[in-house]
Amino acid sequence: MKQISTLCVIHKNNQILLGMKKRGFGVGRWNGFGGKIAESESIEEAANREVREEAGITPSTLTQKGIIEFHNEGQQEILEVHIFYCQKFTGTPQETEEMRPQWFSVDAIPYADMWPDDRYWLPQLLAGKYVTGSFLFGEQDTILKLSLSFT
Ligand code: 6OG
Repeated sequence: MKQISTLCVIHKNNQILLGMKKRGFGVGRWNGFGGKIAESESIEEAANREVREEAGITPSTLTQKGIIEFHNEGQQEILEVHIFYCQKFTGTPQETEEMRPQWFSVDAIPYADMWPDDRYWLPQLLAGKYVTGSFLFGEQDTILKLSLSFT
C-alpha cells in the first residue's frame, strides 16, 4: 500500500522555517510542514493546507522539488512524500497544537534533532536541486539503505 504525504520547506533570507512536532508521528523532531492528502484535494492543495494549518502562514507560491519514498524493513507500506519549496508567503508563523515553528539559519540546521534522512537531501534542495530517491529504515530509525538523485 502506498500513502501519499507532503513536506514543505520554507526558505527566506538564508533561513528555513522548521516546526517542532508536538504530537503524533515524528514527535520531538524538527521538520518541515506537511501531512496526508485529504480526499478531493490535489497534492499541491494538501501541501498548501498543511502549511496553513501547522505553521499559520499562507504560501503564495509552492514549487514541487522532489519525491522521496520511505520504506520500513519488513513492512509493505510505502510512504511517498512530495517535497515542496516555498519562498513567498503571507502571515507570520504561529505556534499551533501540532507544531512550534522556528527559523534556523541554513548554516545551523538542527540535523541531530530531525529525521535522519534530512541531512542527505535537504542541503541539495536548498542548493536548488530536485530530489528523487528512497530510504529504507530499520529499527530505531536507522537508515539501512538509501538511493538519491539530484537534478
Ligand atoms: P502527519 O501525517 O503526521 O505528518 N515525514 C517525514 N519527513 C522526513 N523528513 N523524513 C521522514 O522519514 C518522514 N516521514 C514522514 C511527512 C507527517 C509529516 O512528516 C513527514 C509529513 O510532512 C521517515 O501530519
